[in-house]
Amino acid sequence: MHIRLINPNTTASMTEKIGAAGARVAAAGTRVSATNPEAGPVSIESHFDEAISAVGVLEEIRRGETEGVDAYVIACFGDPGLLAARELTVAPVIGIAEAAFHLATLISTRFSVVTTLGRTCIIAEHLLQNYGFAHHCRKVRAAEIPVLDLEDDGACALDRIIDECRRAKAEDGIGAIVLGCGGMADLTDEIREAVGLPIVEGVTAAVKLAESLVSLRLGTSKYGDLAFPRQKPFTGRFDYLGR
Ligand code: 5HY
Repeated sequence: MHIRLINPNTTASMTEKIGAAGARVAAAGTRVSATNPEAGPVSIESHFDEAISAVGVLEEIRRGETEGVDAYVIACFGDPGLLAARELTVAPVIGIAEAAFHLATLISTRFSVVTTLGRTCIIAEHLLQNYGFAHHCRKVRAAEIPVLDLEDDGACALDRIIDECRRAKAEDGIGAIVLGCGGMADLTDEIREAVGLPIVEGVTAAVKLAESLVSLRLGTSKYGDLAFPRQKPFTGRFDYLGR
């Protein structure tokens, strides 16, 4: 099976890191590829960034549909464009936030999320409510690091994430921590060792869930709201999206 990881921001080094993390946990026989849109924000740290990145995600799904992809992972913790992406394919499409929340509730009664900037916490809180996991999550915390600090070894991003995870362990009454950024995909082991709690990371969680769905022949339902969009012309610079 072929699983396509889509990094919705346009930072190629982060896409590579996300691809490597996914490939590390993939089963034998699973091919993992990673792409990012050509156009869009270099990092996603606001509602605006997320809205623009969603178009890029949809373009990557359309591209994947011409390459025989069996499942897609949206590797940004806001799960940008998730439902719209599901409309474009029969393949499963999994957001890393949704995947991490599902797995965290299988191994703990209560978890906290540690994400990047404080201003993005609300995005995770909205997803928790929307997906029905709000009562499982004690707190959405921020390490107060810009997303691209995760690409800069000199930025001490890991230390700040570990500090915030330790605070969550001490204060939140939780059994696990969910990492709140696709750019943290390579940090799971170091954080687990430093904090001493189960750490749920979304990219790897989503790859394993995607493998399960494909092997169960469970794809996106085309009955109801996730049916293919009705054909219609699009105007102006979006005319290429029209059918
Ligand atoms: C992410 N931004 O996973 C989110 C994290 C965040 O560019 N990749 C990004 O802070 O919302």
